[in-house]
Amino acid sequence: MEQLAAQIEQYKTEISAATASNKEELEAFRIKYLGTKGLVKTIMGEMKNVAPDKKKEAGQLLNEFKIFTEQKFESLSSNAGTGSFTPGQTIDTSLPGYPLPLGARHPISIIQNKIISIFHKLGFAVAEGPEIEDDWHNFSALNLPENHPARDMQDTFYISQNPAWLLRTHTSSVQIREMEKGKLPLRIICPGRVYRNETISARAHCFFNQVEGLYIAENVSFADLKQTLYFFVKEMFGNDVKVRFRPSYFPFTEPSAEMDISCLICGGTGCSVCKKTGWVEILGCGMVHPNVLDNCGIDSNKYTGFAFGMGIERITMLSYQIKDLRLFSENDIRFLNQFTTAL
Ligand code: 2NM
Repeated sequence: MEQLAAQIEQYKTEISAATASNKEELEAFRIKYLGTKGLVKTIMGEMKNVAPDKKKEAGQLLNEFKIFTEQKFESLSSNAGTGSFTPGQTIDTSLPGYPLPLGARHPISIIQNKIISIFHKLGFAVAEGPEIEDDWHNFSALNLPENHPARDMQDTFYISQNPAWLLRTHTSSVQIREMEKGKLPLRIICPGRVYRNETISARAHCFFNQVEGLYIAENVSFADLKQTLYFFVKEMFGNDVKVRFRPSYFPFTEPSAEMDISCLICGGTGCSVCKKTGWVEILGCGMVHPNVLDNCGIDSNKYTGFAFGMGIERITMLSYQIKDLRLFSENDIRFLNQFTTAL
């Protein structure tokens, strides 16, 4: 028994020091220690020479040695597998690959897709256009006079190499391009990123996303606008949400309005999100100004239209109760992984 214990101690020292830097060396280790004629099997055979009253103790000792050797083999296998390839070694392409973790869609994309699918039901097509624009499509065609504050250097990013170009401040520029094509009636929504020179805070960013809508045909009325937006709000936020219109002003629409919905957080009783008013503003809208139609070569005596615009970030913040706009562009995986949906 003593002899056996001493022998095992010696083998353990030897096995502890063993290395295997490739498949061949690993296999040599396996054959030497764990094979059918290997050391573990051989020493197990020593059991028959142990005195009967010591058999239990010897059995435990041998079993422990076997586990020790198997564990060493396991650790050599994982190391030999992750090491660099040696010449002549081949890759087994039939092995299954490592599973790649699934990503999650960005909350802005989820809400943008939902908005698109709601307006799709009403026959609105998606239109897209360039993010770098000229003064005509971003401002002049939209009835924004030369000295309008929205044109201010403070609000608009101009391209330094050529200040005739700028980053679009709204997606209305896409709608101007669509109207200029002259195909009527026109029923489109324009989702996309827009840029404004604002100080970044929890509520403002120098880039954000918009969806603007436009419907031009004969006899389009403000009633059509209201029904379209009622439908949108019910589909987006559910049947219980209340809606109100307030008169407003935009250079490109007349009359103009802003639309509020009853606060989703407190249901209208008053909280910090609605600043105790029970209402939150979600979009601006109005009847397209005749000057805008004329600017695009559309006969404003024959055609009328409505337009609206909303910030996707704002709708997303309301939908998911997100309190800081900056989260949308920081790409913190802990934030992004919280939004999982089919859309
Ligand atoms: C808004 C509010 C009201 C708008 C107008 C037009 C166009 F091109 F037809 F003139 N596009 N979008 C519009 C009208 C946008 O955003 C708050």
